[in-house]
Amino acid sequence: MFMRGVGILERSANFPRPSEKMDLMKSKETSRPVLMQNPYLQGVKEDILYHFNLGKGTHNLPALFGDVKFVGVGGSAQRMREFIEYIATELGIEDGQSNYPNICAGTDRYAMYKVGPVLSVSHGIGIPSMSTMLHELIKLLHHAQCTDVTIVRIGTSGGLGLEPGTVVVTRQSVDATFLPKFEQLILGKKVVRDTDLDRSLAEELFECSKELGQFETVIGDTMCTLDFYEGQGRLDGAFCLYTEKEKHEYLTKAQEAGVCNIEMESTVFAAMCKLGNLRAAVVCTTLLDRLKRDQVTSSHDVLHDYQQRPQRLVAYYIKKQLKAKARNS
Ligand code: R2B
Ligand code: URA
Repeated sequence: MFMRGVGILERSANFPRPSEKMDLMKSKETSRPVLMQNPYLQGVKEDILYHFNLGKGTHNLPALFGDVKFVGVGGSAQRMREFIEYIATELGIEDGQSNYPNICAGTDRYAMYKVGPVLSVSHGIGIPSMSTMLHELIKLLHHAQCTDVTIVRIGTSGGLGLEPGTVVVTRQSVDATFLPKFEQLILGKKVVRDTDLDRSLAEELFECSKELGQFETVIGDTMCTLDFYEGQGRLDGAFCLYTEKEKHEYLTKAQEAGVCNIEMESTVFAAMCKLGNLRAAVVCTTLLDRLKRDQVTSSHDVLHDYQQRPQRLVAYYIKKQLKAKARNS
């Protein structure tokens, strides 16, 4: 297992940054490294991050990403570009360009943008797409020797009994049986991982939302499903072999179990960020109330406004953290 500080020893000989060596040594005691648990990658010179079109041997990852402290991830590439543009404006670090280059331009699998200490990465729809992206993101952050990284999924969801546009900060991510676990078949065997997110980060984000005072925000459990239609009990998929009554019974049970919203990536996100030693949170806007309807009927402008809400909240949080850090240094 790559333990505390080993990332620093593993610094690639290709990319030394001698001037920063002492700082890294000093911060070794207190900083929180990004962890991998893979003896096969220990000390390797090349590690290809295939779906990012980046590599440890081909790119100077510490120079490109070593300063990353905050990562925003979300389903759509366009939303993640808008997030980085918004962050740049909010942090006052615009570089005169209106277009931030997509760091993963060599592939159309994922998109990645960076401004200052903030990285913005798309993850596509669903658990397999999220987990593939996270394997490569965690490796990237580890190879870049990043420490003390906070990561937030800023996404969309269906609410349960909430006014559309309400933002949900996830306390606990649960599966479709309302249990806080993520199950995956590895070598044909079921492996169960827990889905703990960082409680204090969730509370801080919730407090930030109160300070921001721009939209309704709640803190509660988020259910993660394997599918948008049957997996979420919709009546409007190509197939629906259950009744409207059964749908309502299921969603009501979910609500009674504490579920505030439903989406498709949070369990694997929570499980993998915990393994990678990342401080993680999930903040999703709700596009509709699933107790009332299945189809997303709001106008493009209304949906765009809803989708910007998690971005505004996370940008506010990042700004606050950076201001506090500047005050204390
Ligand atoms: C929320 O919205 C997407 C499906 O429309 C999915 O990525 C999710 O979790
Ligand atoms: N995303 C989901 O996964 N479900 C919804 O109902 C809306 C967005």
